[in-house]
This record gives sequence, structure tokens and C-alpha cells, in this order.
Amino acid sequence: MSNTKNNIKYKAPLSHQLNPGHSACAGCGMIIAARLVMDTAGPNTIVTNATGCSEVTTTQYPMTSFKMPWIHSLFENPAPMASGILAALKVKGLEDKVNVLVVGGDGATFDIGIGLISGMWERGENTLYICYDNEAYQNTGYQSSSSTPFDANTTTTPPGKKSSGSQQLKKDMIGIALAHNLPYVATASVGNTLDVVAKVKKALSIKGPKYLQIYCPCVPGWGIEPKDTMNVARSAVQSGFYPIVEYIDGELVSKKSAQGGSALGGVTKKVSIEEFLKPQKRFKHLFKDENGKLEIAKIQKIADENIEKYKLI
Ligand SMILES: Cc1ncc(C[n+]2csc(CCOP(=O)(O)OP(=O)(O)O)c2C)c(N)n1
Ligand SMILES: [Mg+2]
Repeated sequence: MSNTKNNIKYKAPLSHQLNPGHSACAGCGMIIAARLVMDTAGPNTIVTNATGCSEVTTTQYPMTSFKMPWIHSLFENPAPMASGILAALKVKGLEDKVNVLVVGGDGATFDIGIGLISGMWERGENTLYICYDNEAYQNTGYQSSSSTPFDANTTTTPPGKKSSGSQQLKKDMIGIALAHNLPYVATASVGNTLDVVAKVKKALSIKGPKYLQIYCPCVPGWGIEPKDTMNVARSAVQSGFYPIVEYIDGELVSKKSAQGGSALGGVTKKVSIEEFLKPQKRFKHLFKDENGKLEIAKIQKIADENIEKYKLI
């Protein structure tokens, strides 16, 4: 195609590994994270993708938004698929020249794929596992997963007379990853794009199995405005609700303070848990009555415990 006025040949932007034309919602945190991850990993990468929004929105047959080789099979399968790909790369003598990424949502990671992910980690496969953590099975209509936070309203944890939303605590997937003695384990928030990029780069520079869990607000599932995605992704960190940590060889090497900067630098103010919860319809029921106030105090306690555990202030 050419631009007749300037006589310039039009070329689609070649710089992105994940291209426009996907069907993710406006303001989707996952798709922002996915583009950051794919662009950072670059074209010399093979991706195996679990079932979920990251797959469904990017690869509607017969199209794909991915420029790199990409494969989807069953929900629980991307980890063993990556093992097979690594075996093939080994035969070709390419195992040190190609990045193998395994990506999936929290449902795929915390619940449905966990056994096979554990096997991949146990085998010490040279892969980077990325979890797009949007805290529920969003693609199928906002059902709770074991990543869903306490008191969140999902379609399987509706608040009512006898409950105030999910009564389970979010599974400590970081602790589970660390228990596998992985050389690299970290969380990031899509609200801090540079940190996501830095952590993907860092992870890919290390040999062996790596785990990066990225906090990704979901516009319809969390009931937020598309314009609020980045703010919510940041206030989750600044309130202590979602700790941002980085472990190399089991040692905590970096963490983000409750203000979003480095926790090593002395921080004075943090965002209140109400400020984080309020823009999200999944927590709306907590702002109705006195009982809600008691529940918010419980969530504040969870955030405070994170701050205490990781010394985030
Ligand atoms: C074994 C299996 N169980 C359930 C489903 C239905 N299913 C497809 S996508 C999906 C939700 C995925 O949730 P998550 O992994 O958190 O990704 P998200 O869509 O939230 O990004 C479910 C339950 C399936 N395809 N296969
Ligand atoms: Mg999810």
C-alpha cells in the first residue's frame, strides 16, 4: 500500500511481536503485559500458550496476532509442550539460541496446569513461565480461581447474606515456585511497564526454569473503567495488596515499596486499601454497610501482612 501524498510505501509496524487486530477488551491488562513480554523476548522465541483470554483474543482462527512461532493445545498442556519443543531444539543444536516461553492465566497456572508446570520445573527445563494474573477465570465469565483475592465478587463467589464474596485466600504461587528451587521467581505489575520489561530481560538471561507472575487488571471481570487499568495496577502495589518481589536463586534481591519505587530507598506514604478497592465493582458490596467496613479491615490486614512480610515500607 502506498501513501500517494508523500509517495511513501506503507509498511505495517514491524517492531511488535504481538500485533493489533486481537480482540482483547479496551484497557485489558493482560494484552498490555503480553505485548511487553513478547516484544522483550523478541522474534527468536517460541511460545506455548494455555487456554484463556491470552489465547482466545489473539489467535481467532484463521488469524494470529503473534509474529513468533506460537502453539496452543489443551488448557493444562503448555508446560509439557514446551518440554517437547526444547527436546526438538536440542536435537537441532538450538537449545541455547531460542527462548521458550510458556504463558497462561492464573486459572491455567494456579489450578489447572499446576501439576504439569511442577513437572517442567522439576525437570529443570530452560523455560520462562509467564502467568497473566487477572485473579479469576475471566475468559469463561469471571469464575473464581485459587488466585482470586479474599472477598472478591466473582460469578462463583457472589456476595449475599451468608458470604461477602470469595472466602478463600489467594494461593501463594510465588511460595510454590520458590519451593521448586527455581533460579528466578518474580512478580510484576502491568502498572509498571519498565519493571515488566526489566524482569523479562533478567529472567531470559538466566538458564533454567523461571517464573514471572504479572498482575493484570481485567476490565469486565473486575468491573473497572478501561481508563483505570493502570491506576488499579499501581494502587494494588502501593497499598501492599500485591507485593512486587524478585528472587534469584531463592534470595530476595529486589522489591517494590508500597509507593511503587524501590523499597530500599525509604518510603513515607502508601495508598489506602479503600483507594485500591473502590474503583472495582468486584469489591462494591464492601462499601454498603458496617459489615463491609469489617471486611475491608480484613483486606487491610492482608495488605499489612504483605508489607510486613516483605518489608515494603
Ligand atoms: C480442562 C479445561 N477446563 C475448562 C476449560 C474452559 N475454560 C476455557 S478458558 C477458561 C478460563 C481461563 O482462565 P485463566 O487461566 O485465568 O485465563 P483468563 O481467561 O482469566 O486470562 C476456562 C475455564 C477448558 N477449556 N479446559
Ligand atoms: Mg485469569
